Amino acid sequence: MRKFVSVLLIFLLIFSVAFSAKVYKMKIGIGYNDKSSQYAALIYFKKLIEKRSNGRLQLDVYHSSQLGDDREMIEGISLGTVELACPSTAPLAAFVPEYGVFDLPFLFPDEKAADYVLDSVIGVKLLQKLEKINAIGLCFWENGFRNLTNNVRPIKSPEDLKGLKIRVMQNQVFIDTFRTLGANPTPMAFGELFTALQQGVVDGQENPWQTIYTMKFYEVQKYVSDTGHAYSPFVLMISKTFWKKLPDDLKKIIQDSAIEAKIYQRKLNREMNKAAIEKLKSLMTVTFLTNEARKDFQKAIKPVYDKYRSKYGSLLDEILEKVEEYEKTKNE
Ligand code: TK8
Repeated sequence: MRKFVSVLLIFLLIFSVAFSAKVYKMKIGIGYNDKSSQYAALIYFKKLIEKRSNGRLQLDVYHSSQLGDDREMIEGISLGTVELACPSTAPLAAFVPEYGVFDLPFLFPDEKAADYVLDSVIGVKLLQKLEKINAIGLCFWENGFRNLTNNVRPIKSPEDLKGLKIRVMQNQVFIDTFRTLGANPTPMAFGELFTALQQGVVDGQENPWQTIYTMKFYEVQKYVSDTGHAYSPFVLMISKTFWKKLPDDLKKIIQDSAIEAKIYQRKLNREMNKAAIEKLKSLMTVTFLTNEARKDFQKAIKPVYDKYRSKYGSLLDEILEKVEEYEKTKNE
């Protein structure tokens, strides 16, 4: 008996040492390049998890669509070919339809309102829905408010969009929004966008200030307007198949580090957006909409809300109530 117990103890010891020494390698691919706040935050996240796990977690970060675009990364999570992804919510809507609610124009008045909603139980419930595509949603990061660039004319009012071929993310809400504004929306993967602008396949696109700057869209676009017509979150997610293999201590390291990196990324993203506006002023014709024009845009896209109200009904009401709650706390 004594012999059996000592063999068992040795086996358990070997197993626990082997288990604790096991290295878990992860990959993530993003569309942005290595100048973006998203990339900087992923490197920050990488350093946190590798240090805290004493190297038992290892993350390789691939930028500039090297592993594919958002849709391919989302599919990669489902298939288990990548362990992590951080897409915009817009392409995610094709897999989990509720995520399309964030693409409704002028949903959030500012970034803090977006934080207030995304970090609330509304965000938790949406992250939980990612399990249906074999993913664990860790948290929301920030892509940001989207602004319109083009090569034809300054955009000062909705009428100026008439007939423009505008690249949009692969998402029906964006297609309907720009069609409602009188443009010709062209859904396209982010990785193809610069060339499409350069070759005149599309007249324009829409993305946050720091994207326009770090992706050098100013080299192939003349005009930008601060439409701020939609706020795009990123979703940091991990493959559920991979997640289930991790011991609890490594799961906690990933969860805690994802939240810390979220705070870091949102702060950096806002600083970079502010800096990008100043830099773009000397590189493009920058138009700042009047309040009147902004109201005209909001009026012009009202049919989009009417169309999607039934689809997002209760979720949209929850979000709008949460935004109202935020506005009240802000003014207290
Ligand atoms: C980058 C995309 C990008 C998005 C787009 O991976 O496609 O225009 O704004 O950020 O997620």
